[in-house]
Amino acid sequence: MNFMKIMAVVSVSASLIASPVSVCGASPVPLRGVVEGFYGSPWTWEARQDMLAFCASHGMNAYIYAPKDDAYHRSQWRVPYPADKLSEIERLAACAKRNHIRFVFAVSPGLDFRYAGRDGKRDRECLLEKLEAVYAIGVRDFAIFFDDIEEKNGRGQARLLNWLEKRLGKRHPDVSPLLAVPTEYTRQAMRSGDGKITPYTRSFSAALREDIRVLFTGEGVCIGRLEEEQLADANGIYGKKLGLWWNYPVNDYMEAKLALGPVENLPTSEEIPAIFFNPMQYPEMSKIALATAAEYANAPRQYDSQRAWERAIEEEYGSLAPDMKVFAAHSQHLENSWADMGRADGEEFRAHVDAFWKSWPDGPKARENWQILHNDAARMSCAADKLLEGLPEKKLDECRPQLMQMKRMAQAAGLALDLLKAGKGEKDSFSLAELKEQREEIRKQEKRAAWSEQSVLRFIDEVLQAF
Ligand code: LOG
Repeated sequence: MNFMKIMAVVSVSASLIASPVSVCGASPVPLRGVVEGFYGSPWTWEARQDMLAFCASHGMNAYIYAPKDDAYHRSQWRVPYPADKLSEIERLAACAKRNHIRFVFAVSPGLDFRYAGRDGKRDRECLLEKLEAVYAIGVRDFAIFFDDIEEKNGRGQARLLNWLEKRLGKRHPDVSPLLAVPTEYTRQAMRSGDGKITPYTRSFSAALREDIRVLFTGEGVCIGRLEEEQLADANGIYGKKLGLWWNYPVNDYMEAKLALGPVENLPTSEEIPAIFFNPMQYPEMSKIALATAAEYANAPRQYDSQRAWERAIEEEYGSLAPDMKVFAAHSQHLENSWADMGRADGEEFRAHVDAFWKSWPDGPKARENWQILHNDAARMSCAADKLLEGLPEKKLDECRPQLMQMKRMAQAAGLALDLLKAGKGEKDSFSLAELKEQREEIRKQEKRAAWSEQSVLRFIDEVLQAF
């Protein structure tokens, strides 16, 4: 049994008895797991069951059902789940129980919830009924989410949560305290420009019952670093310890790119009562990051992202692990105008490129550096072939376009290197035309498949610019 598995067994069984336990001198985050909270195609019931087993074997102990695009969860939250869906939820909850995973059922009613008057009463009762129907099939943990909505009725939301908590608690003493995500769910959103707590957060946090657990996503929605002081500040605003909803490896805002890196830059000193990782709509490809997430959540202070990442890939890919590492090392970083998540892609290759440009064309190590890059490109091409041929269908279905993009880029990088060697003077115009063509093909596929934008692709573009 490897280290992870031992840790998983220890902490799963321990988490049922008491929390938190000490593993290697560090306390696990008491509630730790996955929140299926992304936009886009929700996971299948089968994938969810598989994920629950995965969570259990990695020492996670919770899963939140909150797929944004399940209409019954959000846009049509008033409509009760039909019988067939309800029985799927029942099966899933039972599966969670077998795996010692807390199954949390969430509703996101905020798009059109009415808080006042008769309509308010109707909506409240309707929401309670929704939860009751799921209680009846064995679920004991509930969450209400108010993320990504226009209306900021902090007091109304808090009073609704308090009311639900009270009603559920009165009827069912076995229901756990509610989980909630406020409308201002980033630390940045909780304070206005002048540093003052916003009216929304002030009224929501002031009105909310003490025992209702609040989750937030850190500094921003997808800012991949949370400093201890920032967490402490958010806790201070609420006057209690907040839980985290961590947006990695979710890629619903950039679906062409797979998030195959480790989680990183999470707090290690401040205690966190709960942490949930939001995955990709691709369950298999989410497992690398989630395995590292489990390591972090089981022993935050011991966490070493690189080692966890290697272990995750070795465990999940066996003899294909070396090839998967080549692929995944270039597919970790998701960045746009508001997101900045995950480690930089292909840092080793980038370092080789930098050394190469410094020496090219006349430096003493020019040829040696050229050869290093050439080997890198050949290695990538070979890894792409092996993965395309050897990965099981279930995994391949989730990453084929990106693997093919890796193959294209590896070939283009090889061609670029050949061009450089031939030199400008005697440049082979046929090869240059071919490289341009390959670059165009990569561009055509970019909407579907992003890979190593700032490392391999950048190198190809740098070479093209040089000619
Ligand atoms: C959503 C989440 C989505 C994620 C990334 C939270 C609390 N809510 O901006 O459903 O998957 O960002 O796009 C979100 O993070 N809002």
